[in-house]
Amino acid sequence: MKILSNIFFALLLLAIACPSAFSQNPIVRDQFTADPSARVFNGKIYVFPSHDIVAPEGKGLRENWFCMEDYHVFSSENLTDWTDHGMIVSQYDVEWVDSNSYSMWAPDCVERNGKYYFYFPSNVKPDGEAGRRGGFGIGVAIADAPEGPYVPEKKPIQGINGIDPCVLIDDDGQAYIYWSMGNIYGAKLKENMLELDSETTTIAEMPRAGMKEGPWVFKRNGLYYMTLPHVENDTERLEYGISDNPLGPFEMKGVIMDESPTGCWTNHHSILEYNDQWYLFYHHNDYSPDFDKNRSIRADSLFFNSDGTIQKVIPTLRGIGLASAESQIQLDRYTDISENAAIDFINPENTFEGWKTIFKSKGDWIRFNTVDFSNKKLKNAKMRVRSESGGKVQIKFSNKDESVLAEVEIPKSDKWVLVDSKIEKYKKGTYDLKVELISGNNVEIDWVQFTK
Ligand code: FUB
Repeated sequence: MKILSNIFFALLLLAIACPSAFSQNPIVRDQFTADPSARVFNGKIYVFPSHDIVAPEGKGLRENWFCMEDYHVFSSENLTDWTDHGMIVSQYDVEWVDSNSYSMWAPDCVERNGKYYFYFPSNVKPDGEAGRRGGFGIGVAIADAPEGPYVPEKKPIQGINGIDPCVLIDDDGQAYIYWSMGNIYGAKLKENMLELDSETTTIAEMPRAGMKEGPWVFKRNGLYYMTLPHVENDTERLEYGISDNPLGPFEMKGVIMDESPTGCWTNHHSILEYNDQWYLFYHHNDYSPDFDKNRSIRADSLFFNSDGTIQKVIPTLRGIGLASAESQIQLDRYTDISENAAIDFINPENTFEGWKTIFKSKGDWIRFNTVDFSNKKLKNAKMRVRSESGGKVQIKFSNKDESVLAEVEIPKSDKWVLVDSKIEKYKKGTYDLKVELISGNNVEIDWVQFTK
């Protein structure tokens, strides 16, 4: 019976898994997401973020605060197409969680002996059922596959009062759990991954002043990296320290990412290696510029220096992964842009409709790097555009040399229209794209796509 119900659940998960995300930043484009913990399981990247929502009337811990009732998991093999596998754990299905708290904060997930252990913080029911009263606890839900179904444990981990769990399994098999609550803490986990197996260590070498949270610990070339959001100035930035011991002491080394340029007070991240490249997953508030408790996850490449220190990551819109020439390429997630061109929401009332590029006058341009033109049969360039005055754009391959791929007439229209143009000189390969306004003014572009 249990096997049948697991098969049924797995089929259900498959049925509701849907692509809702792309390679550019932010990665997830149909819901708010934050605190991304990225892991490699079975040759794919799985991202376990928190799920910010707009607070239902009268719900949530307080006004203008985080409101989070469940978790989804996303995966990708090519870093371009991300699949939402649907909801995996909800505050309503965990016995120890106070389901009026909407506090399903930053989670993590690790695999051990074929089982997936999903760690998540939330507010403990104030009735003492979980063996304690109120405050934040960290619970575990267990699954046979990264997509779930996950079965939550009945009680939170005893001995932890905190948020933002991160779990490291060392090369010798010893697991460690880290969390925050004012300070950063760490302890050994038992083989069962559900109980502490040591006294708690306060990681004392972290910056003394300023909020610290969200520890993410990983190991590289025998060194342990303790990375964390810390408020040095006004909002959080990502910093790190290095140690030769999983519980420290850590020597603080510097900043991985500066404060969010969009003013998001929190940042929360994870770092991992996938197919010989390191990545930083983090969040800003792209879809909610006026309310930074509705956040969006992003990813960018991360590089180490030869001495093991980390190069600062500058957040990009372009993000990671190759973009297929046959997909709707969102130029507004650009690599580079001319001074007078601009980006704006298509519909400020529903930011999930995305952004548009605005060319105000002749000569404005935008560049979008690493587009995959491996299909030799592409013959047309298609665009979604709007311009009351009309104009003409050139689409170019723009690597060392520039070559014109197509010229596209933009008709006069106050509505969004699709336009098509023949590709002139095509060559297979991976290219950076540049789109430039060569006549007219006030041309808006939603996306460009290449078709057979
Ligand atoms: O998402 C809620 C909280 O905000 C997280 O637990 C913190 O790390 C911060 O990102």
